[in-house]
Amino acid sequence: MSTEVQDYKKVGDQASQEMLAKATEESVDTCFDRYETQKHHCKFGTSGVCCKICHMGPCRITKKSPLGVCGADEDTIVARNYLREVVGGTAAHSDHGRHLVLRLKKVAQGEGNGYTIKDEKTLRYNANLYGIEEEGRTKEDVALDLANMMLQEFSHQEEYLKTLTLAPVKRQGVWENHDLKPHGIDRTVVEAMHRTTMGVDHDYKSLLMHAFRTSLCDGWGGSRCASIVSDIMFGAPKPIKTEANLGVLKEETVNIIVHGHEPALSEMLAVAVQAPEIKAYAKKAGADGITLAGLCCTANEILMRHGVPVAGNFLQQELAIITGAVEMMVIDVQCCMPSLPKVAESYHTEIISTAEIAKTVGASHIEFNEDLPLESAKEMIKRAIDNFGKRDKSKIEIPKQSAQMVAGFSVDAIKYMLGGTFRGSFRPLNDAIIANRIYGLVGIVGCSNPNCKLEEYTHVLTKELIKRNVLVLKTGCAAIASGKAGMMQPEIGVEQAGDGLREVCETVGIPPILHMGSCVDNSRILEAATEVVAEGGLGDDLAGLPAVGVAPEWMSEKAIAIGCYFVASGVDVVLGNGFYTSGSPNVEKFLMEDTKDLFGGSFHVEEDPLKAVELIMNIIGEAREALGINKKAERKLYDMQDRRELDV
Ligand code: BF8
Repeated sequence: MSTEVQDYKKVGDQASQEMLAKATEESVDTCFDRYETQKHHCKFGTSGVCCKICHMGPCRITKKSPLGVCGADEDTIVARNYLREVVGGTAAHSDHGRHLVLRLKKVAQGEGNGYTIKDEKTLRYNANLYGIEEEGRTKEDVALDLANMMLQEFSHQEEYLKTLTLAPVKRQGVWENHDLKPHGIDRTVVEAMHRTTMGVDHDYKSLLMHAFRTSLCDGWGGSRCASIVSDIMFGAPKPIKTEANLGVLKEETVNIIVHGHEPALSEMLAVAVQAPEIKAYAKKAGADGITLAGLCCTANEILMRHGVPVAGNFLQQELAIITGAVEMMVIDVQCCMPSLPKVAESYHTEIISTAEIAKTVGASHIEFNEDLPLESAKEMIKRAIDNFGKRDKSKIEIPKQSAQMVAGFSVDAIKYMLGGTFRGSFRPLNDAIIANRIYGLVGIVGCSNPNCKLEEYTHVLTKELIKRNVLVLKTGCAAIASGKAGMMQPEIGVEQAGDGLREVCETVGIPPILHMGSCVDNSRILEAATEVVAEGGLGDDLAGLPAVGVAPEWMSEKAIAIGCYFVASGVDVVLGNGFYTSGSPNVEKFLMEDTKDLFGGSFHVEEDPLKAVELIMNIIGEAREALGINKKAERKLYDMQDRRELDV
């Protein structure tokens, strides 16, 4: 993997460039500067051969010292480190899910304190999926059973994760045959830490298999629970218009940014900013209203449901403060840089940490009061309004750039768009794939990372793929990147799409790039792929679908867990930069090759986005060939007669 860094001023998007220039003028350090000082990476770290698991070391594997003090070789050390990264990612997504499930339980018990079951249809649909009797029962009773069932997904000691049964039957067989089915999430994570402690599991293959087993707890467990419960309590997303990039901040309004991942607080803030007394309070302070905007996946959660604008993605969190126009940044968990209070020292911005498990030195910690959530949210907003008068006007500079976008494509919303209320199904999508108007499906997910030119890879890849008739599904910061670039305006996306994809998009009214939500919502991509299999005509497993996952600019342990559960589900995953595994050719071979035989999908690393496009097209082409659908695109949409004659 190349660690060559671009000039930090060469970030792709203009708004970020302007803020970086301002940061330099005002002597404010950002992650881009710190990347420069950190860029001579330790080769033991990047190759994964540094072991700090016991205190006889640290041991580092070299040609001259090929074994650690205990005798662990590079394969054991690299695989152990890798498994611990997967554990980190799985734990983060799952704990997020757990908090939401616990909240749903309280709602069901009549202690919602402002939270409700907003989407009864989604509740009953999912209760049915899990075999929970719902007919003739109150929504609270059903929700209580569902919440208790989901809590057991964490605590099962002997039973397997129940959500696995929602996967195609053939996939369940693959997991069974390879002994990959995880027990409860908590048990699996604890076991992973046990396996990787000194003197336990030393077989790299056994360690890596547990990495894939653990990852299933994420995609089919914790993340899936998080998405389902969020939809039940806050509403399943539907297509909604909004705007993205730093230009959504306004000079004349109080600007509050919500940043992190869990939607519970941000949902309440979205409600509270609408309260008449809050609006009046802002007016009294001389502001022309309040702008609530999101960053990272909290942004994705509230934009998918309320159309709340997105200030930016991961690498823009410091840049938002540098506008000098942010009164408050409310952070919860995950991807919130510890540098935020330091950056905020140069401005009037107050950083408020809100989660008991996520404290940051220099931030004011105001724990979110779960018993009085709306009041708690209003107090926070009033505090932000009080900061409005503390602005240093000479430091305010808000970039003009922002782009309109459409988001909100839950699986249910896609089904509805494809077939309407009464005929909602994936049939038109499957038919379009079979007829080669849509060549395949690609999920582009994950972060932004200063180790490459900001968002360039994501943009090149996205544009090239839609041009080649690939329908793109997006989540996380990769989705925000496309939103900022204007690619999520259906008209613009459609204009850039190839003829076949364009025709389908225009006919059914979907854009060629579908924003499906936050990173836990990658479980929606699995759900969509499962629907495609169930619809028929494209094989009987997730493996073999003309579909690929890509994490172009990933940086987080969570992205590794996501990649692993895609691969374990049979989907090939292309990474824009590699893992910390190069110190063990055996581990790399297992991840990049052996997994293909085991699961039907494997990892691939490709740093060049155009070469990645070729690689993806080849993987999809091979899948189409195997399915017997690699024929020339049909020139028109099928009528019923044509459909009956389909040779599949
Ligand atoms: O969980 S894409 S930088 S914000 S880790 Fe973080 Fe990566 Fe963004 Fe959402 Ni996902």
